[in-house]
Amino acid sequence: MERLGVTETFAGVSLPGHLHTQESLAFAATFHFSPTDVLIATYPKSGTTWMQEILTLMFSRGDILPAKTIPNWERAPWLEQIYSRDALPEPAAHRLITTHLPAHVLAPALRRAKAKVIYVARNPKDVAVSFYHFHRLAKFLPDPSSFDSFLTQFLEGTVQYGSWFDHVKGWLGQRQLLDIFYVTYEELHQDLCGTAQRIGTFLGCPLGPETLRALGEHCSFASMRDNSMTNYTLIPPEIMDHSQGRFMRKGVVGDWRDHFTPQQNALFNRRYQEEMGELELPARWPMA
Ligand code: PPS
Repeated sequence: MERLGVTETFAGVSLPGHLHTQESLAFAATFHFSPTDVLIATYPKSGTTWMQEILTLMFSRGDILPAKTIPNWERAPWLEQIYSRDALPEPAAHRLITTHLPAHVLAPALRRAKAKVIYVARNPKDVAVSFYHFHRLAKFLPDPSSFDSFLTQFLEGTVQYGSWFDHVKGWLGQRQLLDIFYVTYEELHQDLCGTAQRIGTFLGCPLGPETLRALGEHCSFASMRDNSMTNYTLIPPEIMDHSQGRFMRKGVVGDWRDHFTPQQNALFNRRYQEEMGELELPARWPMA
């Protein structure tokens, strides 16, 4: 398949060439947002697909038809990916757009447009585990080799999509400057409907009981795992080798405990403290 082994470098970050070209990245970097746009910004494996589904249900007022008939990448296209120029609809109330790009690339344009941003973060230990497994099935990402060597690269920020620390700090640094709602995967896990309600209030879209009920049901892990419009089974095996695992893998909090050795955990904690120690995070996750 096309460009499976190609890597693009942009804004200091390496990205899979199967999904990105310099042209698609330049398109993203010069994009004119509309004030009614809602941008989902995430580091990979932090709850992107979950948020795409939640916002789809929110804006359809609980009608599950769009979520059941349109793939997530069409409902909320990634701004920087090759297909986005064609996939992005004209500005409309609540146009959903997704990005994994660092904040500094998009912040000026978002500020000018006063567009809204939902930033989803997840415990980086679970991100590393999920990303490792994803590397095994996604043929557009490098072979991760062992978990230990992948973890080293993750902590060094040399994996594709760059450093988790830089990504989170970059977007958090925009909190006073952008109209941004920061939410964690763990909060969604703990209270999906309550968290969706808070997001709805932020977006000026309060949710009635019927919408909340449909959202809670449809955005559960089990329901999304079985929805071919969100579980990536539509992607052919040459690009995602589904025999190596599922995109909707486990969907739990704290899976890192089943993967990390005590040494890896100590190394991770040290690095986390160096990078994030001083930072005031709006919500914390258990690191021990
Ligand atoms: S990507 O490739 O960046 O778009 O991946 P992303 O969607 O950000 O993250 C995938 C992980 O999110 C989990 N997921 C969920 N967990 C709980 N509930 C729901 N509804 C849900 N939807 C997606 C998915 O299983 C991946 O996490 P892991 O830990 O690998 O299971």
